[in-house]
Amino acid sequence: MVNMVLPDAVCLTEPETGYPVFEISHSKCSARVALHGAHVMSWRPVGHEEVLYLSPDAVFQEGTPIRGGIPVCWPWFNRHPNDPALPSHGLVRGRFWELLYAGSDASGVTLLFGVQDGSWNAQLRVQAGEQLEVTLISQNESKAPIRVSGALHTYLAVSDIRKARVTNLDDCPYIDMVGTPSLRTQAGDLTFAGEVDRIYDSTEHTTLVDDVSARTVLIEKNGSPSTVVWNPWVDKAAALADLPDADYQRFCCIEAAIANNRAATVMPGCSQILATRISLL
Ligand code: TA6
Repeated sequence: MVNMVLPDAVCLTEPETGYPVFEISHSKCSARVALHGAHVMSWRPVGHEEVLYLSPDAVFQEGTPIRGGIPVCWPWFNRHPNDPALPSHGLVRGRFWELLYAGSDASGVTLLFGVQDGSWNAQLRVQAGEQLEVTLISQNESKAPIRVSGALHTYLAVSDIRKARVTNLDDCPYIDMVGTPSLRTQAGDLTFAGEVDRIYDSTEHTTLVDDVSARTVLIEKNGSPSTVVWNPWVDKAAALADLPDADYQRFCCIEAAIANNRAATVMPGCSQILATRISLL
């Protein structure tokens, strides 16, 4: 599956036979990226704790998205707009991609992955160093315009979700997806005292403040009209086989997204970019 010379900072492992994972060890950070789904599973800047949450019950087999890290949800977000039989969050997070490039320099490691999905050609660039930058570039190779939505569905680790908050969403309109979808407006910082599943109309950066560990994570984005914030809380977590029941307390998803209500039309031969950059303040 991988027949490319890798830089010294990258080594290839297989947690399961036939399931390649790239282990990054660099002076700026360590990280792990699976070929399956071009899925960033871990990123730890040197001198800091792990920034991403990865479920200890994650399943490493073809066809099953990894629970945690940064799932690449594309070319649609959540349920397919027309065909409910299709998997939630698109097809490419459940497939092996191809490694197109691997390089390293003083600032970090760059991995480039590619996948073909029907009329779409997508590439994912992972730049891991003092910051983590993930960029999805998708090109419409058909002769007709195509609607696209999606998300870089980032699971950020927190010490205790009840003592975490998301800033820079004040006064922002959002769709509350818990129960019957409803339109609301954010008042102040977003805090967590129950299930949260919100699609904010925002192109702005956010921060995740973890008061227990005194850590602030900056989440910037590009090509993303929607910021999705999700925590399943008790009941939804208990219903997920690949997530320990109590682990809802240990993560918050803050996603650079193109939600279905903001789907983009990509003209033939044109491309769409969706990117997120994560850094510690
Ligand atoms: O991004 C939020 C969301 O769409 C939630 O509604 C929930 O379904 C979450 O994604 C996780 O979806 P998954 O298919 O990965 O279990």
